[in-house]
Amino acid sequence: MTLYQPFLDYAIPLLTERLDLAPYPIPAGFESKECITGKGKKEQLVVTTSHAFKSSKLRQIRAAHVQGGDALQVLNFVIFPQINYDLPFFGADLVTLPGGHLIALDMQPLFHNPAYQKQYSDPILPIFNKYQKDLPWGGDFPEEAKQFFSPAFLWTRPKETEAVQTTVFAAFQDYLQAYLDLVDRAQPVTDSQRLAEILQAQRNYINYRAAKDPARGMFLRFYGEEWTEEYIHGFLFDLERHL
Ligand code: DBV
Repeated sequence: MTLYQPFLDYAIPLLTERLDLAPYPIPAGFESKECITGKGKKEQLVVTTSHAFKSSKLRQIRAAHVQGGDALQVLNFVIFPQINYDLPFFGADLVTLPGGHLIALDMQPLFHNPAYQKQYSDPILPIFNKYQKDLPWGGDFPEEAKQFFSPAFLWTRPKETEAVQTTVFAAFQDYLQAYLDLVDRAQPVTDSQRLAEILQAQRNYINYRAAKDPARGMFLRFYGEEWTEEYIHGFLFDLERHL
């Protein structure tokens, strides 16, 4: 089973169709990484693959896809805008572990003020409302992460795999299309004060995620410390390396 492959198979052609898409370099050794976990009957191959693109308005569009059998499937898909746009990040964390499914989907804001919310969250709220009934709030959420989410944050723990394949997949499609609508309308920022605020907000978000990556423990176990830290800082959350 590869639960999240259809999400990638939807996203990549859509991005190709709607953006001036170009490849984004994936550092050597990170395109694909494998290991075998467990012993005897529990032996399981775990494969992590990476995908990355860019466009004129989007600095990095990247996905990490972990496939390790029925009880381990992860797609972490994030879009980081160019730092001269005040666009939110597109953030999808789609996680299936032995304990169940955990889904986070949002346009993660750079700023929290009424004007920003009106421009970048209000257009998403109808989509959020459409799915909230079937994908209710998932509970328990790190307090310090709340600042990085919008009012349209879909955070849910579906009981059934079928809900992931149908409702979550539909929500992912709608969120990604709506994000690309925001990208279509975005205009470059030229004001130097505003540019400095954008850079600060991007660094806060990216450095937080690199520091608190909930996948760190998993990657450490599978692939060791050196690979994991370089994957996090040199690919998944790499802005500091490119400033
Ligand atoms: N999460 C990532 C990356 C992943 C990834 C790059 C490549 O940011 C996977 C893989 N997320 C992943 C895994 C787990 C979670 C959980 C494997 C399970 C960890 C475990 O239980 O062992 C949203 N993701 C989570 C959790 C949250 C998020 C809240 C629950 C764990 C927790 O309580 O910390 N997405 C995550 C998050 C932000 C975000 C915290 C903050 C800005 O965008």
